[in-house]
Amino acid sequence: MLQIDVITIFPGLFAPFLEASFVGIAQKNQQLRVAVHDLRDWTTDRHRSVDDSPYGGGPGMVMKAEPLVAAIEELAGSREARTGRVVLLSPRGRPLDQSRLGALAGETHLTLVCGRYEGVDQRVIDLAVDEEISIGDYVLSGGEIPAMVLIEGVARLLPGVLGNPESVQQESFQGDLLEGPQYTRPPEFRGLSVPKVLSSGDHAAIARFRQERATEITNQRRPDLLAASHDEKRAARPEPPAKEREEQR
Ligand code: JBZ
Repeated sequence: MLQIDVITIFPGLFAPFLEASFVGIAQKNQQLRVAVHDLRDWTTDRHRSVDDSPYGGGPGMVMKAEPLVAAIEELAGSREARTGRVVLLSPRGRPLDQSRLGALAGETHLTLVCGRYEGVDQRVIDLAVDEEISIGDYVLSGGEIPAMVLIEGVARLLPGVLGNPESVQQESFQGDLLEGPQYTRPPEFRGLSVPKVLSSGDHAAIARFRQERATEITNQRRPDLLAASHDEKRAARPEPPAKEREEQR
């Protein structure tokens, strides 16, 4: 069972998301429990303030340390006593990728902190956050949607969540390639036909066709994925003896 606690000033954004999709299925199957918490529940002032102006001046507001650290410590414990991880969704974070999702899916407790405004007081990060994660290089106004992205990505990796676990395995086989084209009925649509090989019944030829098209489309659109997988494979291979290294050059 993976417990995920979310800290946000917009708890209402999560409701439809948590009921639908893999996340809803995972929660029904008791593999995942997501609890969303309103940061304002940890404020102590009359106005329930969660933000204030930045020291040193400048535009915008900064999330205050006291309510955030109180919320994190109540939900996840102090850093010393902590099980699981506290993740701040932040544009300064390490970019999320599939291997990070796999590692997070192996935890028993995640606390996700959704930033808002221009950012959070650095002391929250210094005192109470284990890691910062970003979902990509574009500008958003808060960490709520990034948190949902992370939850969705983790939920579908939990054992038994997917109706069809083969598709997860398939992904890890082809982890470094984009999918080639897919077709379903009818065999011809507006003059466009399904490639003949796909209904040939020749499984080896189908596998070859798919591999070729996947490699082609990856080369065109994401050559960085191919380069990364070559690097990984090189890193995973034992270093050849010096003599062979010479020969390879
Ligand atoms: C993220 C200040 O709160 C924010 C603002 C932007 C933002 C996040 C949190 S997380 N962008 C991303 O993952 O790219």
